[in-house]
Amino acid sequence: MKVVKLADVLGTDQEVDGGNWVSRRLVLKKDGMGYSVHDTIIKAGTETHIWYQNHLESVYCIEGEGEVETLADGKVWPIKKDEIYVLDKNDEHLLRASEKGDMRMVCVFNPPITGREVHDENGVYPVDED
Ligand code: 9YT
Repeated sequence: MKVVKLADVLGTDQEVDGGNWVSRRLVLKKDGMGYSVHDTIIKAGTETHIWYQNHLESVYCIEGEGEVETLADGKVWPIKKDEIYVLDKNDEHLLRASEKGDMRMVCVFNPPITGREVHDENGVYPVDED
């Protein structure tokens, strides 16, 4: 087994700035687990269009509050600390963090992210060709 410390990832190429968010990637494809795990800060007052057409993602909020709007049905899902949202239909969505402060999220991706991905203009991560 191994232990990965957030402090060891900060300032490396496993810390990725997406503009509205900063993703600290703790477990990646190279670790061979079949999923990736990220500790992600969503900046206060931001709205981000996301559509992971090639990945399933679960997002556990451990700090802050905000909301997710699923675009297929216009539903708004308030999200706060100790709640997880599960994008089980590759749901296209808008993620909004409250003006009150940053959100901190633990994100799990299947299949795993390889490491440096940022969203394209459609809020998508590319499929890993391997
Ligand atoms: C919650 C969310 O999807 N934020 C965007 C960044 C992504 N989770 C990542 O790469 O950590």
